[in-house]
Amino acid sequence: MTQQELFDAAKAAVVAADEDQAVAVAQEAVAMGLDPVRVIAEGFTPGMREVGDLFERGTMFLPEVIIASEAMVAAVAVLEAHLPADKKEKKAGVVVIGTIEGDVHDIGKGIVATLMRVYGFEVHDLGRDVPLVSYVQKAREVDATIIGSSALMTTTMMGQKTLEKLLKEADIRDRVRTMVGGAVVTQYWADKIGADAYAENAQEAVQKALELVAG
Ligand code: B12
Repeated sequence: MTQQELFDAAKAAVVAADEDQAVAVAQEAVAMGLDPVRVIAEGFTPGMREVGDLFERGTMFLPEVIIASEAMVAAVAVLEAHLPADKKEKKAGVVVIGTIEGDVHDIGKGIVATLMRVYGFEVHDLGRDVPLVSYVQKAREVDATIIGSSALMTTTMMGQKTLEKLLKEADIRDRVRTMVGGAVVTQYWADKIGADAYAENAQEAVQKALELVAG
């Protein structure tokens, strides 16, 4: 199998909501020595995107979307186990990350958190459906450098705006950098609410996080 054929097989397994197949493809990728990050980004993630499109068009229904996302999560777990371990002696920074209150979409946020760990960040993942005040509390507790929030729905992205306000009220906004992401979020939105960075995917998130701590 070529690399491109494997990416296509990864996408097809997620669209078919076939967990066994998705895991088998992930294992094959590991056996082939492919970069796990690329397999997630160029194989499984486009599959999930396609699932979203099918759901929107009404040709795929919620129970299938749930099974497809479980297939994606299982495959990503196989690949994440093969990411290079963080060997950096100096911590890149302290990150508090979570999916905004009211939103249970956590697959992408989880990938961002994992990749940030690989690049030497100390990551505190608050999970999904995270009350806004929890970001503030955790950031204080661990003296966070970066707060990352994920929102996949137009309703919950409003929480990212409120979070900016809460951080100001708590008097810690000038001590942290904020990053926003998630399928519905854009650079325009980040600028509008005053977030310090937006990233479209996990690789870009790491790159922007490194830039934020450097600058
Ligand atoms: C999988 C999925 C689900 C799963 C979630 C499982 C899970 N554990 O996450 C389930 C089935 C549970 C689900 C439920 C619902 N879903 Co849904 N879901 C999706 C779907 C198909 C894929 C999301 C996904 O995992 N993508 C793959 C990952 C890898 O990509 P990603 O999340 O975008 O993350 C990447 C980047 O965005 C970025 N990133 C992400 N987070 C962060 C954070 C930071 C700080 C940074 C810098 C970057 C970053 O990096 C990530 C990795 O590259 C999307 C469609 C879509 N186009 O996104 C709909 C979608 C998000 N869902 C939608 C809806 C409507 C729902 C429901 C309301 C359905 C319902 N009727 O009940 C519920 C919501 C429940 C709730 N309260 O949250 C809508 C939202 C519409 C809108 N505009 O508001 C979408 C867009 C589908 C659609 N087209 O209608 N869903």
